[in-house]
Amino acid sequence: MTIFNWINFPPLGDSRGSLVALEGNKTIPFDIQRVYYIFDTESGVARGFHAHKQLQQVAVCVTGKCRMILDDGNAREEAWLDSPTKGVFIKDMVWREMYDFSDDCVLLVLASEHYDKVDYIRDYQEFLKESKK
Ligand code: T46
Repeated sequence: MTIFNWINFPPLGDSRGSLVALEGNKTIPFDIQRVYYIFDTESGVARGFHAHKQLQQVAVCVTGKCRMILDDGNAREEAWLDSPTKGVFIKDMVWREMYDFSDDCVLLVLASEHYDKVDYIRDYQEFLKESKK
């Protein structure tokens, strides 16, 4: 079992440039309830360090790049998000850490639920305990 999956977004470009369309329950494997984006992250700053109990997300760097570590409690995998035509699909109960944001990085995230701070597990030991259940 893999910890995450890549989703390739078909580029709909023409001679004027490129365009990517993301549609809920089509390109994105869930109903999109929320969109947020992370930008202007200072050099050397790491983000994330949490898991979600019940949340699916697709993350894509629409410009620039960053590195994600994804951990399901058994193993860790690394993903470089460096293209506007591919995103990582992250299921629930996956610990994530984000590093090495480029100055121009804009990380766009599509989420299956509205924001709920109670859904976050921010303690790694608690995450490991929950992931074994
Ligand atoms: C995730 C990674 C990839 C809100 O009020 N609403 C929101 O929808 C979000 C996402 C955040 N916030 C508030 C909560 C904090 O006060 O924005 C602040 C920064 O959020 P956080 O520290 O959780 O940011 P990251 O970059 O560590 O994590 C975020 C998402 O929260 C998380 O779900 O998977 O990006």
